[in-house]
Amino acid sequence: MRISSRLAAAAGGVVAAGTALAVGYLVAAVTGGPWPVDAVGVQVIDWAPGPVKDFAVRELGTADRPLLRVGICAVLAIVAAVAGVIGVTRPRTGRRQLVAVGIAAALGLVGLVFAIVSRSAATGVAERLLPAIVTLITAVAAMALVVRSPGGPKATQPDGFDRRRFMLTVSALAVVGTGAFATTRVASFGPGEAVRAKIRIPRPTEAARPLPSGVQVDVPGVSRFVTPNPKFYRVDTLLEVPRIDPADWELRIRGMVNKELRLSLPDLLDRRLIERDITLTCVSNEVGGPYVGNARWIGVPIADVLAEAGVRAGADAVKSTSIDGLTIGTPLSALTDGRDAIFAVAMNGEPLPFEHGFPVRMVVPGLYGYVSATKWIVDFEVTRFQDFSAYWTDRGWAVEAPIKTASRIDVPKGFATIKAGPAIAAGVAWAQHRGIAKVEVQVDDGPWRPAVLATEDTIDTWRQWRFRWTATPGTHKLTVRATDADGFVQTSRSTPPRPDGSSGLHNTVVMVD
Ligand SMILES: Nc1nc2c(c(=O)[nH]1)N[C@H]1C(S)=C(S)[C@@H](COP(=O)(O)O)O[C@H]1N2
Ligand SMILES: [Mo]
Repeated sequence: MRISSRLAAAAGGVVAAGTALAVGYLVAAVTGGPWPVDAVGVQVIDWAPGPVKDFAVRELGTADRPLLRVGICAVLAIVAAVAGVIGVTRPRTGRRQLVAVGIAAALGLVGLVFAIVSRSAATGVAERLLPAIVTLITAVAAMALVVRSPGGPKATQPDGFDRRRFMLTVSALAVVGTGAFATTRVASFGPGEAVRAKIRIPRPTEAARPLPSGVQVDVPGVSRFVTPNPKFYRVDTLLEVPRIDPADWELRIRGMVNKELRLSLPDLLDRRLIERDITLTCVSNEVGGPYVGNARWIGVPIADVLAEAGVRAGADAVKSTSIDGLTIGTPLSALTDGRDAIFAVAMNGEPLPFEHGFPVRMVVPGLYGYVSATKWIVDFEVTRFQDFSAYWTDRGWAVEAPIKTASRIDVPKGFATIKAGPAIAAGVAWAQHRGIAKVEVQVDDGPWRPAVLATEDTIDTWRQWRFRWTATPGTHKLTVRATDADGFVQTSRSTPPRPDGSSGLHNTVVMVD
C-alpha cells in the first residue's frame, strides 16, 4: 500500500460514517427524534462546566450550536478514518476488517446511548430511538461494504487491491449520503411553517395601547424600540429547535392545586387574552451586551389559570418544564402579584416563532429569562422551592433573579471616529417592572449630566435616551448610568453575569478628529 491508498482508505471510513450520519439525519427529520450527533451535543451542553458554558453563550451566541455539531462530526471523522485505514490497508485480514466494523458499531452505540439519556423534544420511545438505531445499522453496513470492497475476486492490482470496486463502493455510499442529506434539507418534514401559519390568534381581550409617540429616539443606530422577531436574541440549550405540532400539545397545570388542568392551544386561545409590551433580558448579558429585546406579546394571564386551578397553601414556586425536559423555577409571587405574567401565544403580531417557544411560552415582566421565560412549555407544577432545583440553578445560577437596572450606549459604536463639535450619544436603559427614572452620561471624568429620556411605554419595557455633548479632538470615554423608579442608581462596581446578572457601567471610547 502506498500513501495514496492509505488516504483512500481513510476517506472510505469517513464516507461510511458520513453516509450513516446523513441517513440518520433524514430519519431524525422524518420522526422528529434526535439526530445522534445532537443527542451527544445536548449532553455536552448539559455537562459543560459553568464557565465553559458561560463563555460559549457570551462569545459564540447562537453560533455555538453549529460549532458544536462540527466539533462532534470532526471527532467522528477522525475515528472513522482510523477505522478505514485499519480495515482497508494491508494486511487485509478478516480480523482487521472486523475491527473496523466494530469501531463503526461502537460509534453507533455511543449515539444510541446518548439518544436514550440526553434531553430531547422527542416524546415517544420510537421517535427518540429510531434515528440512532438506523444510524447504527447504516454505519455497520457501510463500513462492512467499504472494508470488503477492495479484496474482491476481481482484484486487478498485483497487491490484490481492487481499486475499481473500492472506488465504486465509496462513491455509491457518498451518493446515498449526499442524497439523504440533501433530501432532509430541501424537504421540510414534520410540522413546519404551514402548521404555525394556520394558527389564528384571536383579537386580544385587552389590547395594548398603540405605542406612544416618542418611544423611539431619532438617532440612527439606536436599537429599534420593538425588536423584530428575526433579530430577537435567542438563548436555548438544544441543537435542533423543537417543532411542536399544536395538535399533539397540551399544557398540564398541576402540583399544589385543587384542580389539575390540561389546556390545549384552542383552550388557551379561548380564554381572556391580554396584549403587553415586555422587554426580556438574559442573565448572561454582559454590561453593554446584546441579550435584551423588546416585543409585543399576547397571552393568557397566568394568574387567571392559577385562580381556576386553585393554589394550595404553602406553595411558593412554580416549576415549569419545556418539551425537552429543561426546567425553570419561578417565584409564585411574581405570577400572582398583579404583574402581567402570561402564557404567551403571540410575539409581535404572529404566533410565536419556533425559535421563541411555539406554541406557548412563559413571559414574566421583571425576571431574567432563565427563571421565568420557559419556551415550548408542557408542564407547570405549583410547588415549593425547597422541593426541587431547576436546570440553571443546578449549574450555579441564583434561584431567584430579578432583572438588574441596566443601561447601554448604542451610539456611537465603540472606537468609532466622529467629527469634532456638537455630537450625540444614545441608547437604551431597562429596569423591568420598576421603570427607568433617569439616565446620566459622563464624558471622561467629568460630571454626570442628565440624558433626555424618550417617552416611557410601560415600566415593563426598556426606555431609550439621548445625550448631546460637544466633542473636542482626541480620545474620549462616554459612560452611562441609569436610575430606576425605586431610586436605585446603577453601581459602577462590575460583577460578572454569574450568579444573578452582571452589574457595572457601560462605556464607549470614541476618537474625535
Ligand atoms: N425551553 C427553554 N426555555 C428557555 C430557555 C431554554 O434554554 N430552553 N432559555 C431561557 C433563557 S436563559 C432566556 S434568557 C430566554 C430567552 O428567550 P428567547 O430565546 O426567546 O429570547 O428563554 C428562556 N427559556
Ligand atoms: Mo437567559
